[in-house]
This record gives sequence, structure tokens and C-alpha cells, in this order.
Amino acid sequence: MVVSSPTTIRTKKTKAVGIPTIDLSLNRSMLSELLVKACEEFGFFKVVNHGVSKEVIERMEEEGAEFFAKAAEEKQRAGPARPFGYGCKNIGPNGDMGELEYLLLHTNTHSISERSTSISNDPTKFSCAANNYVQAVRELACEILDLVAEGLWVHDKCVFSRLLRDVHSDSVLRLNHYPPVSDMISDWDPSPKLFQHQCKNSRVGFGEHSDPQILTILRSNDVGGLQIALHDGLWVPVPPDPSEFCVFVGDALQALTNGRFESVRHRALSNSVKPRMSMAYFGAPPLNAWISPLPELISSQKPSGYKPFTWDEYKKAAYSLRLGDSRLDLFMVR
Ligand code: GA4
Repeated sequence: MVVSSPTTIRTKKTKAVGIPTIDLSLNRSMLSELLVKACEEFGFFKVVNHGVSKEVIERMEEEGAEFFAKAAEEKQRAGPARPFGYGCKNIGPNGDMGELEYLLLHTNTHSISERSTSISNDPTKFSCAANNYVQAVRELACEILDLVAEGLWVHDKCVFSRLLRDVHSDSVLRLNHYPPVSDMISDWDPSPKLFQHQCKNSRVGFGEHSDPQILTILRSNDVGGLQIALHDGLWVPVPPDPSEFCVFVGDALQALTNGRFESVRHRALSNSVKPRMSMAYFGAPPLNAWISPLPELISSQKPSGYKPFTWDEYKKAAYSLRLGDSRLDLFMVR
């Protein structure tokens, strides 16, 4: 048995599901097989023994907590998120909303240090924490992607990780803060429009969607809320564990693997007692990179299912649609 203690969960419809938890200290050939299997079956898995130092994680978490603890007016100085900076409740440009506040940062060192002046009273400390965190989780994402390439028997083992390591990579860091939401939430924001929204959707922290990028590496505090959708549409809660990372297949990896992997739809529900904080690294290609199915994954039985697109084109499509829309449909060969 090589998948270490899968978390068995009973969904409302009493379906028992084992979310794969993969121990990254196992040997390479075993690992690459397990990772491919998890990407195929769930588009999602957890990793333990991931090699990201506790100190690097804690420093980033502290910076996030310090920022979100500030007064609203102070936080607004780092916003609005269009798309980068501080955002509160509004997600993206097309009217999507959730019960959260967040910081969205481009991961290049220059943008982090530029932004940090409006985020922290000690911008150097913030930039350092963010750069170290990004570097560590990028390394983790690249290691996973190399193993996945091996497991897929792809000729060029760095074909995915090269895109994330590129100096022009368009990767993003997101810190999400979900304040506790009770049913009496009129104190969170009393404006009539938001109040209506909150009453109808009081438990949606971040609505259902798939991530557009290649791979997402997410870590949360010990507060639950994350759920993933299975292929049959059932929702499965993911138990929180601050010592693990959650890994999500994104749309770009779905296209690169010619649909062998499917990006996982997921959402975050609000909690009524404790604040949830999550930190997500979205590993992306450079804007001018072309995304199309790898030749090794195309055959006469499985012809290419996606038209080639640049990451820039894909992002534009993503930002022109709603959070929950299936943007890859626009690039599918019919
Ligand atoms: C979902 C994944 C990442 O959080 C994100 C989000 C982005 C945003 O919040 O600005 C998007 C969303 C995400 C997908 C569709 C578009 C873009 C909001 C939205 C409605 C940063 C990303 O890259 O795509």
C-alpha cells in the first residue's frame, strides 16, 4: 500500500471517498505512478513530506495574518484587486462575490516588492517572506510536475516545470481570509445589495470553479471549508491539515495532457466559528507560451481535443467569463 492513509470521507449522499495523500519521500517510480493516478482520478491530491520548511510557511502565514488584522481603511490602501492587490468580497471583474477578503500578487520579485509597500509597515520583511514562500512552493510544484511527466512517459521531463521556472512565468500568489460567517451576518456588511447576497449565499466563501493555470499548491490553517467535486458532481469536503499541501490540476494541464487529467472543480464554504486562512500558489506559463496537447498524448484513438492557445489568450478568456464558467470549452475541438 503506497498511498499513505487516504482520508475516508462520507459525503451527504454517503459516498465514501479516499482523497489520495501522497508521501513525497517515497521512491521516484512509485511516486510518479501515484501522482498520475491521483491526477487522473481526482485532479487533486494532498502531499506530505513535501520538503517545504515550517519556518517559510509560518513566516508567510504571519504576514498574511498581520495584514488581514489591520483596519479596513488600511487594507484598502493595497486595493482594489484589478486583478492584483487587496480585494474584499468581489472576485474577478464580472460580479462574482464571496465571503472573503484576499491579497492577490504576481509572483515576480519586482511586483512583490512594489506591492509590499502598501501591504506592510515593514515592506522588506513582507517581500522576504513572500519571495521565500513562492520559491519554496514553486520548487514543490516543479518537482511534482517532473514526476508527473515521468509517469506519463513524456520524452521531455521538464516540459511542464520549465513553464513555471521561466523568468516570465505568470504565476500568482493568493492569500485568502475567510472571516467566520454566521446566519446573522448583517454586521459584516450592511449595504442592501451585499446583505441580500449574504442571505442567499451566506455560506459560499469562494464559489465553484477550476483554476485556469497548470498546477495549484494550497495550504490552509486548521479550519475546514475546502471542497472538491468528483467527476459525478458530488462534493467532497477536504479535511484541513496545516502540515500538508493540497495540489490541484488546472485547466492548462488538462489541455497539455489532452484531457487525460481534468482540472478539478472546487469551492470554499464559510465557517461559522473560526477564521480560515489559505495561501495558494498558482503555477502558470509565461503569457506568450503556447498551450497544446503534448504529442505523446495524441494518438489516432485519442486525437487532439484542444486548439492551441497562448496563456495570454486563455487568461483573457478567463477574465471575460464568470468564476464558475467552463472556459476550456472555448478551446475544445468539436
Ligand atoms: C480562479 C483561480 C485564482 O484564484 C485566480 C482567480 C481570478 C481572480 O480572482 O482574479 C479569476 C478566477 C481565478 C477565474 C476566472 C476569472 C479570473 C476571477 C474570475 C472571475 C487568481 C485565477 O487566476 O483565476
